[in-house]
Amino acid sequence: MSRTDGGENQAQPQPARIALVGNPNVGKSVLFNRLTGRYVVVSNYPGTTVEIARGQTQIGGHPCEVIDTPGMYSLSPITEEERVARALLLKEQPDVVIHVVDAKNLNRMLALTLQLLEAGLPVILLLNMMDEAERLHLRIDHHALAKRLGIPVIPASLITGRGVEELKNIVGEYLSNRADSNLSAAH
Ligand SMILES: Nc1nc2c(ncn2[C@@H]2O[C@H](COP(=O)(O)OP(=O)(O)O)[C@@H](O)[C@H]2O)c(=O)[nH]1
Ligand SMILES: [Mg+2]
Repeated sequence: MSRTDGGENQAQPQPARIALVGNPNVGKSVLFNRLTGRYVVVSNYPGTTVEIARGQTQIGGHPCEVIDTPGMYSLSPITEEERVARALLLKEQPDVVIHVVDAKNLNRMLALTLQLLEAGLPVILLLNMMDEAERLHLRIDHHALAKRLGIPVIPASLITGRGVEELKNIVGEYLSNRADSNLSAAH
């Protein structure tokens, strides 16, 4: 069913926008680099001194723009970084929001996951730093968490690349299903 890149499809669709969000120092930029590679543009968010990196990539055959947002603790902004992160999420309406958390401090970080869900954003929860969590013998039942939250939850250790393929598969599937339902809605 899927079309090859043979060129018969002339109109270039808008790339799907994928926003990486979460507290500072949880691994968002490591993930950004793993997803994007070479095609990256860094610019100030309009009217601010906050730098935003945007990179192009393909996930599951879908052209994507990945956005590395400034660190945020809450959707209610206090810092300029948080204001920019909030504006990015609510004005740009990304197609996928990847909430990156430090698995060692999951309890403190889930409040933001809930805020993102309440804002109606399509969230995937990435439990990063599993290497450190496991060294501390922390056990996290990510299947139960996924069920409770009703969203995909992926254990990861981004410095070694663990979890990245699973994340890409889930994002790719999500974008494909969405494209299918757009098609069926159009006919
Ligand atoms: N142990 C460990 N460290 C990580 C992992 N992912 C990222 N880091 C480290 O965490 C720090 C913050 O990462 P960074 O991507 O800059 O976080 P950001 O502020 O969310 O963009 C860096 O020193 C990374 O090398 C991981 O899975 N395990
Ligand atoms: Mg960063």
